[in-house]
Amino acid sequence: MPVTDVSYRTCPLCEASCGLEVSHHEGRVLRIRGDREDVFSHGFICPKGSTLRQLHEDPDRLRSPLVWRNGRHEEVTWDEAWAVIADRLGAVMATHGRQAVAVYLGNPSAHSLSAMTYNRVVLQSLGTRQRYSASTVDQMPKHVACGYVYGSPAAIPVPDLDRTDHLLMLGANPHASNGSLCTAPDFPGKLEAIRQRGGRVVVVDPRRTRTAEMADEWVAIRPGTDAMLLAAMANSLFAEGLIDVGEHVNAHLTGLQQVADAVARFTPERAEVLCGVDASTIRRLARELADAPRAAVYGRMGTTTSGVGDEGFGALASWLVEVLNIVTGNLDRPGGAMFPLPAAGGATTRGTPGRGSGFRIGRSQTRVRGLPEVMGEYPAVALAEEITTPGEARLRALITVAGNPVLSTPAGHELSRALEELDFMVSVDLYLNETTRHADVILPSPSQLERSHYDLLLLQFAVRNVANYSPAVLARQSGQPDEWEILARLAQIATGGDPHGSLTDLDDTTARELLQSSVRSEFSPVHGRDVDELLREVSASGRRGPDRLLDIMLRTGPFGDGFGRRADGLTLDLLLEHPHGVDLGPLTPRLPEVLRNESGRIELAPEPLIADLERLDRVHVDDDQLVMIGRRDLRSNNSWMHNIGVLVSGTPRCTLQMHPDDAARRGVEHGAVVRLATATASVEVTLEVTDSLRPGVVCLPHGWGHDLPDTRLTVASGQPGVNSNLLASPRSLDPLSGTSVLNGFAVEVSPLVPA
Ligand SMILES: Nc1nc2c(c(=O)[nH]1)N[C@H]1C(S)=C(S)[C@@H](COP(=O)(O)OP(=O)(O)OC[C@H]3O[C@@H](n4cnc5c(=O)[nH]c(N)nc54)[C@H](O)[C@@H]3O)O[C@H]1N2
Ligand SMILES: Nc1nc2c(c(=O)[nH]1)N[C@H]1C(S)=C(S)[C@@H](COP(=O)(O)OP(=O)(O)OC[C@H]3O[C@@H](n4cnc5c(=O)[nH]c(N)nc54)[C@H](O)[C@@H]3O)O[C@H]1N2
Ligand code: SF4
Ligand SMILES: [Mo]
Repeated sequence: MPVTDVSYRTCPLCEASCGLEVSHHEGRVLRIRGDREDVFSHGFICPKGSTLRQLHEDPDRLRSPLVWRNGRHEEVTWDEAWAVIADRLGAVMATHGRQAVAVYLGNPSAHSLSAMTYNRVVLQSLGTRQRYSASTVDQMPKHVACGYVYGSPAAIPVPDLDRTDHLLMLGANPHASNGSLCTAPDFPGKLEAIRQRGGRVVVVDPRRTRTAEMADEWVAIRPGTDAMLLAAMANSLFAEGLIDVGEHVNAHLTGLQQVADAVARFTPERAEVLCGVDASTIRRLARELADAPRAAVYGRMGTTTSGVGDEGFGALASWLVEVLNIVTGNLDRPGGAMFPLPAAGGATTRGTPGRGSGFRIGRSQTRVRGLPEVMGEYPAVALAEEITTPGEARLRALITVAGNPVLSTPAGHELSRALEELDFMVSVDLYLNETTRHADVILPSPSQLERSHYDLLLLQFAVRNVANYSPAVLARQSGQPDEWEILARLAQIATGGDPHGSLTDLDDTTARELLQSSVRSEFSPVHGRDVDELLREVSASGRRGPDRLLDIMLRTGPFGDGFGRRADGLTLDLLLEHPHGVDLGPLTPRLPEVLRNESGRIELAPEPLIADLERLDRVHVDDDQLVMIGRRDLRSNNSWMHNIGVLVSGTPRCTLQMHPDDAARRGVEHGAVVRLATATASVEVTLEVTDSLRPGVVCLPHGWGHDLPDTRLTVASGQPGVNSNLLASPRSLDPLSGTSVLNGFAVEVSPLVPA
């Protein structure tokens, strides 16, 4: 009987952050299952979690760098790859300057400790404003709304799922997604528990998802109109005298009367016409929220990335979610919407408690369309035109890290063409896929099991305060750098450093800078201490890279040992002694300390959002127009886990769902291949007729379309599906957040006419 090793590792695939128990022997994974002793997930796991083994073993996963030459991607040594990058990236920067280089950061970089700590170093070293990410096809509206209201874009309250009595959930389907900006392993179980303890769950969604099916009520809203629904709910609360902010919040609140005035025009009767939800239902939803002892409103993808026609309303909808939580007295109280207190790296635990410089957008604009910067980045949909439009500051080089924008962002075919015009492109990725096939150099990260992990980002949005560190499960194959080393070397090259030289100085500087900012802050436990001494102390363990940075963040964080100030405080050593994580307890109130507005207040009526209500005032819908929304599937993960056989086997998931009435009207049948078109693009896709949709709405998942040439995705290309983002328009945005309209745009469906 061989001795089996057992390691514990947080799953990095989605935001739920489940604990995994990984059995392995001599470098081979034998089994992965849920870690029953994990302090947060208690054994919960979804079908994707155990496929970290298949991902690790996938023969298509890249194991050495690729360089494009002789008309194909050839395997090269790491040294060769670095030399090519130093040469060609250097040439672009020397000829065209630093603003000619762009970076696109994809979603898995938010799940990587290396990327969370070293992407910033890459960006700083490049010195470019040309920053793009998946945030502008995702959650940016939440950052904008919370940024304006609370002063920090990271101050996003989460529904206190374990204690609430009433949850109103809009545009989220945790039965498939397992939750987002609300880190909660077994989210579906937590919804069930709300109902079991006598509470109520209401789901607002154009589709009767599994989440809606399991809820007390499904409200079949017309896509893109959540802002109107929420405004009308607020209107109704003001009209019926149901506002009750509570003393705790009221002491820190401004703008309540402005909000009352601003929503006065959005009556439930008006919302009924736009949203397709009865005025009486809207009033009842508002009363239920006001009456529940403890309630929370939670809005996600369906509220942040939807629109009517080409107008997105993500920021407005996200703001109105905050408004409803506040005016019903549910902000910052148990069972309501609460601010987590992250143990490490939390933006809301830095700086001066209760005060800051607030939030603004538009400190710079894109060259071509003049779109405003938001959180230091530009809309993902601006990338293609910034490459193809001639002129001074045209983009000439691109670095992608863990991103697949050719499939994930609107009009990916246009981006694909644009990428061909670049002088140079580098991708840090696991696969040769639809995006990275355009790269001159692809640098493979080690597999997830070969890296240490701590959810620096997602634990900032967790429904309990927890800390959980996982060391790497397997050793990296010889010569394979860690992901942070890849990023650090890119940074080193960007500053003109030796492409083959040691990374020690750069790493030490990064750690020193982190300590320095802590030492400077009068609210830090290490305020005024000697940086060199702290650096020596934290380096004594021999840790380097992200692990050392994490140790610094933990020790200087709100639960940390403060470098000797609190005996039982958190350190990385302490987390290593707790492989199932450390539970830091349920969420606790954080007002006013969490606020970062100049005023030190919650600003309920930020001028840009009040002004944006004008757009909502003007919007109207055409009842006969078919509109499209997306959907997620439990066994899929955006565009990139389709090369795992066990996940894509069975009935193809990339189908177009349509209501029977809509199908009958168009003479299209279940199982037939139909033409799905917008004014500018079309795809052919298999029809699935189902009454689970609101009539007038069709539904197609995103992330498919693996039939492009020059990729290395054997399994995925055998089940390619179609790319729904060919239909989404790069012109359709939420103006305040630069976020794309991925849901609610107009489409037509017709039978395929035989040639
Ligand atoms: N129509 C429509 N479009 C959407 C959405 C939608 O709902 N509808 N959803 C949007 C959302 S929410 C998101 S977040 C985006 C995602 O958009 P992206 O982040 O651009 O794309 P992903 O599909 O997540 O692709 C991730 C890439 O990272 C690579 N990768 C995976 N793990 C790692 C790793 O650990 N390190 C490195 N270096 N690479 C890794 C994969 O091989 C893949 O190339 O898509 C968006 N696009
Ligand atoms: N299995 C799986 N899990 C994932 C992912 C994945 O691709 N697959 N992706 C991960 C990522 S990156 C993210 S960001 C999260 C997203 O997690 P969620 O925010 O839960 O996203 P979805 O599951 O797409 O659910 C969005 C819901 O909004 C509905 N909707 C569409 N338009 C509208 C609208 O206008 N109004 C309302 N009210 N609803 C609307 C859709 O029908 C859908 O049910 O999931 C994460 N988890
Ligand atoms: S729910 Fe998310 S974190 Fe949990 S096992 Fe599945 S993919 Fe991993
Ligand atoms: Mo996302």
